[in-house]
Amino acid sequence: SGLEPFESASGAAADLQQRIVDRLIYTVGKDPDRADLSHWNAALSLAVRDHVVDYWHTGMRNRRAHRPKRVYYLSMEFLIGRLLRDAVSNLGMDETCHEAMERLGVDYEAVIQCEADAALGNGGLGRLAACFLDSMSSLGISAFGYGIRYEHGLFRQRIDNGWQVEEAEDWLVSGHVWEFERSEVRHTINFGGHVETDQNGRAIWRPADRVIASPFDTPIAGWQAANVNTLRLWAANPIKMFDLDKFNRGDYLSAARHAVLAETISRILYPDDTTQEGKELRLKQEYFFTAASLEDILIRHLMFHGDVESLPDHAAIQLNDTHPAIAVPELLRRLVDEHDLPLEKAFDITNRTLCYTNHTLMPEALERWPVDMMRHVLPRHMQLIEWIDHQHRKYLENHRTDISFGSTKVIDDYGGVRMGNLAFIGSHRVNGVSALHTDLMKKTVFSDLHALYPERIVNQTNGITPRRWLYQCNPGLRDLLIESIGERWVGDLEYIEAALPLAENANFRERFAEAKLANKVRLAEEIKKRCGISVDPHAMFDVHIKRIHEYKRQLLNILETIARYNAIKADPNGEWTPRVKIFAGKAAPGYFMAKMIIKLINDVAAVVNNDPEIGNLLKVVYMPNYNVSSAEIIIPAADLSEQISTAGMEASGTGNMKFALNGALTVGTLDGANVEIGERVGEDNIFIFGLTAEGVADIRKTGFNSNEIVNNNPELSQAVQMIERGDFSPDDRGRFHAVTDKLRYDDYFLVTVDFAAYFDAQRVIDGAFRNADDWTRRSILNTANVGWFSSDRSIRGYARDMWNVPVGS
Ligand code: DL6
Repeated sequence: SGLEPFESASGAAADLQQRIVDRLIYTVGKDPDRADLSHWNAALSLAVRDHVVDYWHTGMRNRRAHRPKRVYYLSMEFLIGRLLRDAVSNLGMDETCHEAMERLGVDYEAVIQCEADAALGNGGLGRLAACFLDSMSSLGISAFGYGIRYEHGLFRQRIDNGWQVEEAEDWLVSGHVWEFERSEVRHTINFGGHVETDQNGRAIWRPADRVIASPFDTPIAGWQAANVNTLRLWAANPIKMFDLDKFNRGDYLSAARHAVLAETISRILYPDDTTQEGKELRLKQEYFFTAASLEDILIRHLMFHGDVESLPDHAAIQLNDTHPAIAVPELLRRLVDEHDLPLEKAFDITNRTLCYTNHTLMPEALERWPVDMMRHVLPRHMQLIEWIDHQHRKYLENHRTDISFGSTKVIDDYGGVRMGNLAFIGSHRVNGVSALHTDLMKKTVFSDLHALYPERIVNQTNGITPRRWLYQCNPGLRDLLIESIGERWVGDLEYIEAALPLAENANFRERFAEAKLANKVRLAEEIKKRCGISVDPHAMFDVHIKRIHEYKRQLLNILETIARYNAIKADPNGEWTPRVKIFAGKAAPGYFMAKMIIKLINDVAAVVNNDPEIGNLLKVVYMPNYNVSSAEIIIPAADLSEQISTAGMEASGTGNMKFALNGALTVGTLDGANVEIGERVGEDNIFIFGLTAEGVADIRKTGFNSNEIVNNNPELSQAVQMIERGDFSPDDRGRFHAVTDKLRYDDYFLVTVDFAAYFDAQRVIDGAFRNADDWTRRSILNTANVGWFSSDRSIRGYARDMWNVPVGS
């Protein structure tokens, strides 16, 4: 470990206090008497950052001397959240910071909370990338994260009269103290134009447009400062700031036109791609950050190792989904057009350097660019893609006449470039993100490519960093675990199984339950503050938080909620288990059904929460603006974790792991990593229901009558009829017809098919929760059995099976 023991004695706190004040006065420029929380946050962050930077520089000096193989993680998304607490705790400075702020008379917790979340991602894929950064640093792997410095991250969500309203997010507005602008580095990125051939047959790309990629570096410290890696995010800038001539002629708008267009590339995360312009912008974003990153990687490689041919020995480049898949033709282009390598040799180098992670099997989420657009934006790349497709066909025909070319083509018959196939063919390893998902990859979308390259697909089940997702977010449980089994689990999560025997210890159970209750009280306060709803912390907190998507089946949950409401109303004095159903999540702005589901949940909440007959037996809460920071409050407070996707559709899930680690029991389908969680926690400690992935495939093939299923199930039909009648939407009784019609006549996600099994599972769960002590025992068994889901374990797997890089102890 690179960590010098950080004295938490008053001496260290006094020293830090002085540094904070200096930073406040001389860097932030604020008089301590006039400083508000955000000024103190900046000052404290800067003081902590100094320590991070020291470790960062030491590590970099070390790597320059020893030149280890480097890992480059290319991702369009890094859903980081707040950085201050992460740095403080990984450097072991918690107590010192706390004490220093106390001496200054400033509320430390409030200072931490006022940092804006870096929300440079949509959901699981981006958060996974952030966990991997933490793990790569913690394991001493020399790595760079590469992405885009979006000026506006994921939109801010307001719930307005039950409807989702999107607002631009502006995390950079009050400055971001963790980044360093590297103005000395500027890479030129080309777009458009045409390709000429010179007298030697060499291709020369004559681009029409250029933009500058400017890097901003954020140091990412690992646990106990084992290593500090760099997250390098690219901002797009114009070649020329503005046209002085036009400006002087008074034509101010067109003087700035070029700059505005260039800067648009890094303006927002995921532009609406329902228009042609939006699609083209997204492609440009992908190429922009991939090309800038590859330029950086090649410069660094040549500086240390001299020739491009040894690139695969010294660099492993991971493509996080297909978003950076344009790296395949781009690296090829650089090697051929700029380093004069023959195409075949360049392709071999490219293939041995790149790896690709697939995160979804859903056809609509697999990227496909129209050939015309690709040719228009990246004409030279389109030529190379055609060459790759052609070579691939030759290879296939020479090796496996039994495999049809059709599904393996990069360029399909409808004029689209399939980025998944491009990434697959261009990489030497391709991974899925859970055992089931990897298996389905082999059997479905990539079955023919898998037959052709049987060694290529490997599984790396996702993981989560225990630093953020237990140590930092759940101080009560953290302290209890440290007191009982020591601190080793923080850097070696599988060691948490040392807590297994404690499940049988009544005193430990009591303290575990106390920690959970404290977290629930904290969440109840947050719910009161943000939603104005009072909830009883002793009720079961049943939590469904994630992106809103039909396959994630929030609709199934809300239908069960309505059925529960009806059952309580029918028998108000029955033996009910009080529940708080907590939902949170954002819907893609253009996703009509998902937005209707949000409105439905809120409309149901309005009825249930205001029904005096129901009282605390059932409450429904929709927490607005779900993000990393709210997950950190919600997850430690959960009793029940809802992981109820249509089997075969959730590649892995990572929320499921966070909940189980924090002691929630899962109600879930056999989907994604739920399967592996179930294997580890044991079937008595998880509530599995519903169709399997195979069952889903079968029933979709044979067909089913969902209207009949609704009509034949009294609880379901009552719930559906209430929605249809407008019981929850008296102001607009037909509001949810699109939702209920889909349920009855086009239930692709099998909500009706799984309803009965889900309803029954929820009744079993009610009974189980009433035995509070036994529930706590099962909860401890969840925490103690899921150490394997550490992102450290995932990263060790990537390092071993894909990157061929050593991992520190
Ligand atoms: O691998 C991270 C994460 C998985 O846990 C989720 O199951 C999966 O849905 C998500 N995939 C994506 C990419 N695709 N789309 N759409 O976000 O990746």
